[in-house]
Amino acid sequence: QLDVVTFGEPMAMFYANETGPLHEVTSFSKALAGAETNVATGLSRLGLSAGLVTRLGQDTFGRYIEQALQKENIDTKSVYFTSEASTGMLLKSKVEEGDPEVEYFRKNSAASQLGLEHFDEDYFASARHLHLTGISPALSESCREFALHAMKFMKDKGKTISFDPNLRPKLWPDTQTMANTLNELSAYCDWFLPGIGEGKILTGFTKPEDIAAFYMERGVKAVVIKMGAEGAYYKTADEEGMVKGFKVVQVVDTVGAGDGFAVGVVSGLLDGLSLAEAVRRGNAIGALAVMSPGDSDGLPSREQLTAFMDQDA
Ligand code: KDG
Repeated sequence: QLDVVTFGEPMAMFYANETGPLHEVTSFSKALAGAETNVATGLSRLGLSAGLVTRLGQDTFGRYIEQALQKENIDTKSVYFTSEASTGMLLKSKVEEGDPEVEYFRKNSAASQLGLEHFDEDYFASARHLHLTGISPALSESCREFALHAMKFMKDKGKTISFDPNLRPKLWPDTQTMANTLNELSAYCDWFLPGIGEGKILTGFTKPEDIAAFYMERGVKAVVIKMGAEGAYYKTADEEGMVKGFKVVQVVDTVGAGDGFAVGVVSGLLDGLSLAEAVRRGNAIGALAVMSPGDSDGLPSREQLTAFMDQDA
């Protein structure tokens, strides 16, 4: 029995210890990365059970990732290994402000070859909730099929589904394909979690109310739009509002903030909080995530989360 199942590509990440262009950096630290992996990590630290479905190469990065997932108490029963493809990795630069430079080494990776033959119905059916991001369907045709199938399967079973579009233009052939594919998938989710910039790219609308309406017309029950430091806007059929963000002392690295936000909203709703309270928890974990360098080292335990939220109450 799992609270949340997710699937995607965990990667070995090397993030620069000094600023400057990636090719000039001499020292990197290693960490676990991958949007869905970050979400599974955050949920697990809060005490929810999370399983990650993926495929890894039988190589050093694959072994590292398997161990790292187990250390985080993420269920690895649906992690498949292959000797025919490598585990993905990425490099990330260090910046004083703005978003860092990211370079992927993941083309034809083991995870990108995940396909319907790896879809274990019992495993998915054992979870209360499915979390998906727009990165997995960008990896390959077979991953896109897997994403669509997983969403349809979980919806038929009456499970809830959250979807963070997580736009990664580098992984798509063009913006139109990206928007069409993700908008098609969004119709199967209950909770849609774009950033305001992503919402604009996907719908052409600029106001959060219009972006939310676009998705609600497609059947989404709750749209929550991340507005950066301002906080987040939410809308359902019967309520809407803005939840202000937490104070961030120093932005260290913006990557992973959206994943932290998803951890807060998804865990909050599964814990039975109101949408506004779940969004506040999302804002809190998003703020904690931007104050740390890796994707997941800011993700809190229950105690750390409560302490951080109380201090701002
Ligand atoms: O959301 C954080 C991710 O961007 C990072 O962990 C790497 O999964 C990743 C990706 O595909 O960009």
